[in-house]
Amino acid sequence: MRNTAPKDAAELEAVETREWLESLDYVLQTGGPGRVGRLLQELGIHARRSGVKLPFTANTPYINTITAEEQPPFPGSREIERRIKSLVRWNALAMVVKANKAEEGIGGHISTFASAATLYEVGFNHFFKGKGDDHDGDIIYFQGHASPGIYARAFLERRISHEQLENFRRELKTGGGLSSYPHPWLMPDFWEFPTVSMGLGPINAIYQARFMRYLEDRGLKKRSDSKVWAFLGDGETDEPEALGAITLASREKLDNLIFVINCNLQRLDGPVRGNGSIIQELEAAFRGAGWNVIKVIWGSEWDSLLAKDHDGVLVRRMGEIVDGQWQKYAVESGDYVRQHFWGADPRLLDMVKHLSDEQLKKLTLGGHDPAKVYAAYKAAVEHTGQPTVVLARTIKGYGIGEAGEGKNITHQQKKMNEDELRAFRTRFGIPVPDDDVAKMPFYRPQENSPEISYMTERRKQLGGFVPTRSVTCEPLKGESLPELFGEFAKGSEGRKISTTMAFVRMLAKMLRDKEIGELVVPIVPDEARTFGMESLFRQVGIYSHNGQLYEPVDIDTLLYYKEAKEGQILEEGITEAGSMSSFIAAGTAYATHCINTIPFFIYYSMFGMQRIGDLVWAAADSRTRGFLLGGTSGRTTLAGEGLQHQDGHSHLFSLAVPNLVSYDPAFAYEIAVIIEDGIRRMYTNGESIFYYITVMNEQYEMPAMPEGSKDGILKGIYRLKPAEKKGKLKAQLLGSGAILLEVLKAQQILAEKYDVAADVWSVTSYQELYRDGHAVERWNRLHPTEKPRVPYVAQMLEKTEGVIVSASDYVKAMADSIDRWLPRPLVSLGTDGFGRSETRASLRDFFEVDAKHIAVATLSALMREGKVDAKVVAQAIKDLGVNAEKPNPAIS
Ligand SMILES: Cc1ncc(C[n+]2csc(CCOP(=O)(O)OP(=O)(O)O)c2C)c(N)n1
Ligand SMILES: [Mg+2]
Repeated sequence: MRNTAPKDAAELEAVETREWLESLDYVLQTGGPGRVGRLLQELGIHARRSGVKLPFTANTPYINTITAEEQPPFPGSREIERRIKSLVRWNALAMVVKANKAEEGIGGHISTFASAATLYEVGFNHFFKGKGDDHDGDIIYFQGHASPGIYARAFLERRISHEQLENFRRELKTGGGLSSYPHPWLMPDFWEFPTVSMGLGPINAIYQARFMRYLEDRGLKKRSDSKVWAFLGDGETDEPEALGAITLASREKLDNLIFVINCNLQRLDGPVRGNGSIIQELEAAFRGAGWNVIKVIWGSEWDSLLAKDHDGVLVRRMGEIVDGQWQKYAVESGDYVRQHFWGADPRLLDMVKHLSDEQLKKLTLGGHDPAKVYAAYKAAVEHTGQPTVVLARTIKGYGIGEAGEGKNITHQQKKMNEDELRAFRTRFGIPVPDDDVAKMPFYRPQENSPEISYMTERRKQLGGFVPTRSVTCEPLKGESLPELFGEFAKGSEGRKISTTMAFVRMLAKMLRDKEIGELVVPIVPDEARTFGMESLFRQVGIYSHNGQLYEPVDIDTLLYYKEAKEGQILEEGITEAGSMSSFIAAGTAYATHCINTIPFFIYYSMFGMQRIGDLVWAAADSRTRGFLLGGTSGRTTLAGEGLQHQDGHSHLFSLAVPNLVSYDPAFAYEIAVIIEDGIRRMYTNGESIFYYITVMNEQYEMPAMPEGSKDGILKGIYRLKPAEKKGKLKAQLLGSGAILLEVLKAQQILAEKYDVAADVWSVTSYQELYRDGHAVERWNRLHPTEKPRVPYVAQMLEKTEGVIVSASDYVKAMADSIDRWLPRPLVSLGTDGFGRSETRASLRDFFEVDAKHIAVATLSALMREGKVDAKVVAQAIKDLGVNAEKPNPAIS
């Protein structure tokens, strides 16, 4: 009796289960899958109400999302496409191996593309739309390390020459070469988007897809069925940027966005999740975030095995293997796989008893099977209401065999010996004779061969070659610019305003302008009120695809929070990375969409260059146009906020970005001159530059623009206020940003108390002076017999007299960077060190950049020249209230 009771219970349970399943089958037959889904949901709710705690899972089993029955037929010629893919594989491999044979250590990657070849080729032959004069194309972010494969295809398409392929990673060779990775800066007719800094491609793609909707909703672009494709590595998803914005994509229902994640289960050092499953982890993350997830794990040969899996033993077994073990199976023999994978259950062994070890070993994975990849892409392209992610399982280094297929070293592999090359050649049927294999000749069939005809015809059908970058956009005329910015030359006429307020006023005016108004894209990361921009909420609205589904709490105020489908402001919420991605999308729309949108991204200066510097670098590489506005800038101008907020060094970072033009202006007219000229240079003259302008929140009267100062404002320095009276002693005082006012005060103190006649100069950009100085120095070095040129700053100061002292709210290195071109040595004051929560006055005393410190620094410099007695300086230190024994702010 004791033994039969549990058996009875188990039997009872089995009967019960069967009955439920049969009922479900009945509902499925009569009501269809939708009805089954609803019924299960009802059951779930009922169970929960009755106190049943249902286990949560965002995962589906470890099998393909699209079943064999649902799979559409493959529309192309499998045989020709396989041959094309093999040729691409060979040339991609040869270019890396050859480059490294010719020049040890030149680098490159074989195994990334080897694993992704099918993922790309199915896209090229069936999905990726090319751009043309009369049609939009797809926007594609290619995985950076897969670039050899993309070049190899373009070589077959006759868009890249034999010589260029030979010169992979040798860009400086005569005849030109190919850049290691996608860089629009280096190959502006080919690459559109830089992706090689991992994580930036995915976040850029998300905001790109959203920006496409923004253009459509605002009527700047016709609605199209173009897609944004982002190809990324599974290891890459560890970068916070890669997954950090995925909820935006689902929230905004971006069904124009498709991620393809090449899940080869490996990154550079080893497995991505040795002890787990990256595919299941990503599935849960994306499903949880509201994406449509399509898993492509098993190739067609597995279909018949899964069909035999009536009691789910195979699916269960698949789900219990961790990635490190899958990797082991990939490199082991069929015998090993039979023993260790299939051997776990006699029913499993039975399923594969008809297969030889060789056949077992060769069971293809989903990401290498064109039929499975095609089905996934088709479903992705047709899916509506959600973005889609395709999780495709592959083997890293697929096809390179002993040289590293599936091995931990494979990412770094760039060499292959003759035997390995021969094996590869044979495996993929490349018509290179045995004797030539070692030379790794590139192979390109005749233009009228079946392969080339097929691929070119496919690209023709799909609208043109990809990737292609072309700029056909009409430049802006900019006729209204003088009128737009002219008013700021007058100054604020007694009113105290900040440079931020002045900028916001310019922005409001630009938004109303006939030519550029609709092209302006204001971008803010939840800081509009900080910068006094709330009036724009009402003026142009905040962009929201859904409009405004609620009555805003402040509806009865003048400046209510207005969201609208045609809203113009991109209020991104607290994400500088997301905002910067929008900035890149808007600032490259001239090339991507042929629309000259002009982005103005204003943010807390400290959370810009320092936090998202790599995105700024990507913007530079992408030839982005537009204006970055570092708000609340200056280490001592932002009172109270302290160490984390007070920026005194972002100009150091921006100096390092070659095509970023930076200014630290003090007055409204300076900003007006800079922005007006910037729009002209970028959008009328088509220069590949963008701007960084720091703006402040200190309010003071904006003076009128001095006659003839425009050139100096743009070049970086002009004489703002000459000494009023002649004095015995002379000085030149250089000031920037809000500290320029302290310099003007110092000028007065020096004149009144110490008989020093000082001229005051406004330095709007140390960076521009530095770049000009070096450019001139270089030219002189290389042209010894010609009349030497003179750097701009030297021209300005060469006829002046007296000591030179500078003060700014940024680190001293900025001013020190131009020292060598000054007629006399520079004494620089700046804000090196950590900020403090304090008042402006205390901060300027602490960092030694206020008027009294500038005056003392001037007297001290005069003393060193023997023009002033030490006692005078000591007395000035006392009289002006300088604490000589205070700690050094640079290190405290
Ligand atoms: C931000 C950043 N960090 C590090 C690297 C160096 N890196 C290049 S490829 C790679 C591994 C890539 O693995 P995965 O994303 O899985 O791509 P796979 O080659 O396997 O397709 C690393 C660490 C980089 N390019 N960018
Ligand atoms: Mg990987």
